[in-house]
Amino acid sequence: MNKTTALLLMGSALPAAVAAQGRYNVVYIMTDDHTMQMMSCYDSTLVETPNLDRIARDGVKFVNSYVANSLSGPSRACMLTGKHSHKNGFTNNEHGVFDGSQQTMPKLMQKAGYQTAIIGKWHLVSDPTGFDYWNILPAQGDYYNPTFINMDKTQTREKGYVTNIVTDKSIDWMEHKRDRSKPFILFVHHKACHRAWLPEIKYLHEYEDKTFPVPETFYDHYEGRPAAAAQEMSIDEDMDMVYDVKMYRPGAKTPLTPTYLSMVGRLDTEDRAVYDHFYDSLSTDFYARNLTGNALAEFKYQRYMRDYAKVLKSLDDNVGRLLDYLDASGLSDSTLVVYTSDQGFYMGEHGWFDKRFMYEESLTTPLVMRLPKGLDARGEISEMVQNIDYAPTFLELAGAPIPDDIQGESLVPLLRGEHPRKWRKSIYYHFYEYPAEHMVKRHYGVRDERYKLIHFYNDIDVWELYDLQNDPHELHNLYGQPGTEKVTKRLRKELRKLQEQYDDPIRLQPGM
Ligand code: SGN
Ligand code: CA
Repeated sequence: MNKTTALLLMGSALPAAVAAQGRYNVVYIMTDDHTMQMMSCYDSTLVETPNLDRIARDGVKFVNSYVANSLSGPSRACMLTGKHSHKNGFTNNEHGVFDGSQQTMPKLMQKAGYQTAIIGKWHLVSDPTGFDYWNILPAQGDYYNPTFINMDKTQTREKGYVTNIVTDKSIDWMEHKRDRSKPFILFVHHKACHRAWLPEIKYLHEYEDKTFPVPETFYDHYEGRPAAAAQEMSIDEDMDMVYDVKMYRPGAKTPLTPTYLSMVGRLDTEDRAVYDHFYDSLSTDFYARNLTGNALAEFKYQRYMRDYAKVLKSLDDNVGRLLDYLDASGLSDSTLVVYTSDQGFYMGEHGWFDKRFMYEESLTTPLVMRLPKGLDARGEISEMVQNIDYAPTFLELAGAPIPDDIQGESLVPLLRGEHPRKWRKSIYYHFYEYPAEHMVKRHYGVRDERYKLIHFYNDIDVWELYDLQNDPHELHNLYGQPGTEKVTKRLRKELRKLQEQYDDPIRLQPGM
């Protein structure tokens, strides 16, 4: 902790609640697969998210917010440790088991006198460590009547919709379960808006009269980008007609796949009837139309967008509910509220759903914060930040020392309204999960304020270079083009520097 923060935290200018307790609380809300294009304070083209926007309106919005490895488990591990994947050991969902014996931010917060709790999606396989209280979803969890794992390892099937339940449990913990003599950090980890986008029953009909604009890049043919061409996350080709799109043949002998049934079969009889009635009629209509080609692809896109938007609507309601609770309970002045997602997502850009690539839609992640009294930044923050920065930020706010091996930077100066001259001018990214679902090849890269250099490796050796100013949709791979030698050289040097700084064992060799 530097001197200014120490003074700030001890100072008499602090509101009574903070002064009595000495330190800020943190409510960290993280969703799954929520992306900036679907959050109206970032982009109001597609949907309105009034409650999420409240956080930005009353606080700050990071407009250059990135992940280090665009996948759930890895992002969660980066957040918990403040370290890149190769350091925290959780590089991919498929084979990863988080080593819970390592140093983590929640453990350091405990040491600093904080109560720590996590509710909702965990996705790191091993049991949570460093939490005084946890109540988590197994693996990806379920939308309907979800099962939770309790601290004694028993499982409880709860009645209702997952987003409401995670919020109820979070409010209940703050209101009834915590030790009020201590500051706290609460991690509210939603399943929303993960695949397969199952709406709350009361919102089944929302957005049904809305036609979402088809993204400019929906029919991308991936010229000059063989790794982009090799993926299996195309709405047209890979999105499943039953599991994802929920178009089954009503009345057919085997209309429903087992995976679909495992999600929807959890509904109570009454809700199931409402659900079936809704999708039966859409399915009947769909199969009568015999759509093919672009018409079929765009039909799938509309279904995807509508269901995702419905799931998001429940999420937005629930974030509003949590903010209202913090206001009503008098916690708002002393509590930092963070809203983010484990990564961004494709909403039809390049023809895709899912994430993984270092392209903008999935490299970025929403990040807004409502600040407690004493932290004065407001509006947009344009410094480049990454999910490895959250751990040191919370530690600094807790007045705890930030260990040297943490790789992120504390955002506290930015939250005070400062713009440190030496702030990072580029970020490092490394994605590992290949071969695996969606078949996005392994790659690492660097992004600075204007350019991006990516190296796809393993069973391919392809470089990509983008000028984000002239080509924001990343359609034109400039790598190797005449006139780009200088910028390529500069970015390659920057990439090598970051790989050395973060000590990534997979890296460019000297001279490359
Ligand atoms: C599941 C999904 C994938 C998704 C991964 C990772 N398939 O495996 O589409 O990419 O999760 O998502 S599904 O058939 O099970 O729905 S992550 O957000 O948890 O990383
Ligand atoms: Ca995710």
